Amino acid sequence: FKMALPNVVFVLGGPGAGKGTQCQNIVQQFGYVHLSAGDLLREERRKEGSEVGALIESHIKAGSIVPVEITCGLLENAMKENMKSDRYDFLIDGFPRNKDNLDGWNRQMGGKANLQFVLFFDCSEEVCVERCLHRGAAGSGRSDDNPDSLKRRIVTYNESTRPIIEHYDASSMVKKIDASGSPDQVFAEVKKLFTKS
Ligand code: UP5
Ligand code: MG
Repeated sequence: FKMALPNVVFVLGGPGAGKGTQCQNIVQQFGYVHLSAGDLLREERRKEGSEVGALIESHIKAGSIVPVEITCGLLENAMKENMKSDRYDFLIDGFPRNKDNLDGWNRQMGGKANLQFVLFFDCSEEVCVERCLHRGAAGSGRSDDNPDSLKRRIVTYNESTRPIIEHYDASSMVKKIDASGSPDQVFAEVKKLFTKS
């Protein structure tokens, strides 16, 4: 008797590429559980007495990446909670973002999850930045939706996250979607992937 392993789709793409928006659509139509690493970190930061709150906030504002022990721990806990109620299909949004994340995931979760594929939302820097600034101006309350943080988020994405996407692409795990269209246009492409697999 062997316990079933959870299925995981990593969802990657630049800041504002539309990862969260499309994950919500996938949840509605395909019954996955959406775990945004960024959302989990922001929630942890808000917890009273959280020892890592200040550390998380300093990374978010600087657009740098929180040590994997923290992020992977939050992800594993959230997965375990959901599996208690028989939810085994996960969209892990915004992770792994760098080599530390990738190595940490493989160490901690490598044998405990079945990676289905990597969903990559491809979007130009200009469009990414514009979407985040627009969201900031509309009152997102996110401490990183400002021009200075965005510059850093883009640099981190290009220097640290793109190599992770390339790493998975080398083993044909990446499914790339053009994320520059309207949310409906993008979802039409996303749907095809989930209907097939
Ligand atoms: N929007 C969405 N789709 C659109 C479309 N097709 N056309 C027009 N507008 C569209 O969308 C962003 C905005 O654009 C929204 O206003 C939306 O309505 C609109 P969203 O769906 O939120 O995009 P998303 O890709 O999720 O953007 P997000 O800002 O969340 O991306 P990031 O990857 O930058 O943010 P995340 O929350 O993942 O991470 C934030 C920080 O947390 C990181 O910089 C890092 O410091 C830290 N972090 C870690 O350290 N480790 C992790 O593992 C994860 C995060
Ligand atoms: Mg997001």
